[in-house]
Amino acid sequence: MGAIGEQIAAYGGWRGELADAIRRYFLWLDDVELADDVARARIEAILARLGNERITVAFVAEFSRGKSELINAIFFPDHGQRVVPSSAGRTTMCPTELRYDRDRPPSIRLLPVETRIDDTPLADLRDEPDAWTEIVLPHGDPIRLRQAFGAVQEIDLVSVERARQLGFVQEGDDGFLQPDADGMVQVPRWRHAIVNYPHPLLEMGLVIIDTPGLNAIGAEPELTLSMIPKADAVLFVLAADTGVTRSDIEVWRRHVSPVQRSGRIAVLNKIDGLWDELKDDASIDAEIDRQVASVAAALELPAGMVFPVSAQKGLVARVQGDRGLLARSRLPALEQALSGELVPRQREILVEHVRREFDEMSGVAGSLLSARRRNLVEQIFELNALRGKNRDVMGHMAARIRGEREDFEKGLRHLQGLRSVFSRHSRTIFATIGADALRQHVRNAREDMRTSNFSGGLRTGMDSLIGAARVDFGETGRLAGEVGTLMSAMYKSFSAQHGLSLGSPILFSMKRYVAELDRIEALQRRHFGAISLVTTEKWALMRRFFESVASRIKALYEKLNRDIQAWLRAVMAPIEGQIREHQDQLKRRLDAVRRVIDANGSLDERIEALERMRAEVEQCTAVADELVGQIRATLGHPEQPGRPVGQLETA
Ligand SMILES: Nc1nc2c(ncn2[C@@H]2O[C@H](COP(=O)(O)OP(=O)(O)OP(=O)(O)O)[C@@H](O)[C@H]2O)c(=O)[nH]1
Ligand SMILES: [Mg+2]
Repeated sequence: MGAIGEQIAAYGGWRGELADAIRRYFLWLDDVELADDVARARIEAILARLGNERITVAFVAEFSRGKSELINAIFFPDHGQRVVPSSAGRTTMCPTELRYDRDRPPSIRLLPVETRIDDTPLADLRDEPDAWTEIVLPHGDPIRLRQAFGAVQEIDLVSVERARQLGFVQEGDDGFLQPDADGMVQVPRWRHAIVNYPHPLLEMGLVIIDTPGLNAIGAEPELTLSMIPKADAVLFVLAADTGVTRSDIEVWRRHVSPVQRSGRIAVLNKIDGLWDELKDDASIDAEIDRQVASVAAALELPAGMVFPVSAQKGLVARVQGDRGLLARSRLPALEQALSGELVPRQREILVEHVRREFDEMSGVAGSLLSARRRNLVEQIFELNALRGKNRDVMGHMAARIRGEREDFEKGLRHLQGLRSVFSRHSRTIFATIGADALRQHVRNAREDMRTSNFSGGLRTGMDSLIGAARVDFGETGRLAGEVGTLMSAMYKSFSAQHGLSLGSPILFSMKRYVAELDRIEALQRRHFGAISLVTTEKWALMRRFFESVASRIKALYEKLNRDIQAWLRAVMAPIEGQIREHQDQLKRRLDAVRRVIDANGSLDERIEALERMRAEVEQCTAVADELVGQIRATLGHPEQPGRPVGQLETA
C-alpha cells in the first residue's frame, strides 16, 4: 500500500478508536442514568458519522489518458493484474463508482442507459433497487470481480435518433458518434456502475469515481453538478503522448477548474513514452520538466500541482516488486500529494463536527452532575445549620422550602406557556421547509420552464426554484432566531430565579445551508447561464440538469429538516433535565426536614446519608472527566478551552 493507503488506513483506525471511546462514555452515561433520548440520538448520530465517513477521489479526463490505469496502479496493485479495464481507445463507457457498503453483498450494480429517457436523476434512482441490474460477486472473489468489471465497457448499436433521445449528441463531438454504414452509432449500455467490493481501502471509506471521456460526462448532469464537485479530490489526467489538446482544455474548463471545494491535482501520465535509452537521465528529466511547465501554463496551475507519472510502469513495478521502476514511474510523489490533499482536511472537518456535537452533549450531562452535587452540598449545609435548633426553627425551614417549591411550580406554569409558543414555531418551521412545500416549488418551476420560451426556460425555472428555496431559508432562519431568543430568555429566567445552571442555549445558524444553495446556484449558472442557442437534444439535457438541481436541493432540505429537529430537541433537553433534578432536590430537602421534625430519623443520620451521596456524585464526576478526557485526547484538542466538562466547582 502506498502513501494514500497508509494515510487512509490510519484515518480509519483513528475513527474506530474515537468511536470506541465515545461508546464507552455512553455506556457509562447510561449506567449513571444520565442518558436521555436526546443524548442517545446524538451519540448515535456521531457514531454513524464516524462509521459512514467517506473520502471520494474522482478521476476526470478525456478518453484514453490513463484514468483507469492510474486507479489500478494506485489502488489495486496487489491484485497482480488489472482490475479496472484499461485499453487503447475508449474503454470505460460509463461512470463507475468503487466503494464498499457493508450492508450489501459484494456486487456490481449497473443502471441501464434507457433510464436517461425519463428525467429521473441518478440520486433518486440510487434508492430504487429495481432500476439496477446486479451482478453478485460471491465472497468478493477478485477473479469474478475482474470479469464483472467488463460490463463498464459494454456498448450497444442504436440509430442516431435513439442516441439523440438518450442525450448522446454533443457539440464539439470528436467523431465518437459517427454513424457506420448502416447509420448506427455506438452508445454505452449502462448509465452508471456501482462496484461494491470489500477492498481494504474501500472498507475504510474510500470511494473512487472513474469517469469515461467527455461525451458521457457532458450528458450526465449528476456528474458535473454533484459527483465531481462533491469529491474530496479531483485528479485531472493528461497524457504526455498527446500533450494538451483542445478537448482536454474543454474538460478541464467545464468540469474541473470550476470545482473549488475539492483539491485539484493535474497528472501528466505516460511519461514512459519520453524514456529513451539513447538519452541520459538529465535530458529526459529536462524534457519532462518542459512538458510539465507547458501543462501548468495551459491549465493556469503552479507547476508543483502537475505530477508527471507513468501509471502503466508504476503498476508493472508494483506487480513485479521492482523498486527502481516504481521510483522512475514517479507514482509515489503523486500519491504523497493526493494523500496530503485528502486525509488531513477531511479529518479536520470531522474533528470539528464531532467536537462540537460531543461537547454540547457531554456539557449537558456535566452540568447536571455539577447541579446534583451543588444541591447536595447546599442541603448538607442546611441540615448542619439545624443542629441544636428547636422545632420552631425547623418548622420555619420547612415552610421556606415549601415556598420555594411553590415559586418553582409557578415558574413551570410559565414554562408551559413558552413551550406552546415553542411548538407552534417548530410546526411553522417544518411546514416552511417540509417536503410538500418543496414539491410545490419544483412543480411551479417546471411550469415556468414549460410556459416560457425555450432558451430562457431553464433559467426561469431554475431561478424560480432557487429563489423559492432562499425565501424558505430566510423564513426558517427568522423563526429559528425567535426560538433562540425565547430559549435564551427561558434559560436566563430559570438560572436567575431558581439557581439552575443552564448557561446559554445553542443557537441555530442557517449559514451552511445558504452557502450550499449559493454553491448550487453558482454551478448551474456556470454550466447553463450562457447558453443561448437551444437544440432539442440540448433541451432534453437541460431538463435532466434541472431535475438534478432539484434533487440536490431536496437533499439539502432533508438535511436541514434533520438538523433543525435535532437542534430543537437539544435546546429543550438541558432545561427539562435540570427541572427534574431541581424538583427531586426540593422534595428531598423537604423530606429531610420533615423527618427530623417527626423524629423519624436523626439529623446526623440524614447528614451522613447526604455525604455518602455527595461522595458518589464526586466519584461519578471524576469518571466522567476521565472518559471525556480520553475522547478529547483522541480528537487532539488544540488547547483545552476552559475546564473539563464535569469538573467540580468549588463549593
Ligand atoms: N505507455 C503508457 N501507456 C499507458 C499509461 N497509462 C495508460 N496507458 C495506456 O493508455 C490506454 C488508455 O488507458 P485507460 O486507463 O484505458 O485510459 P482511460 O483514461 O481510463 O480511458 P477511457 O476509459 O476510455 O476514458 C491503455 O492502452 C493503457 O495501457 C502509461 O503510463 N504509459
Ligand atoms: Mg477508463
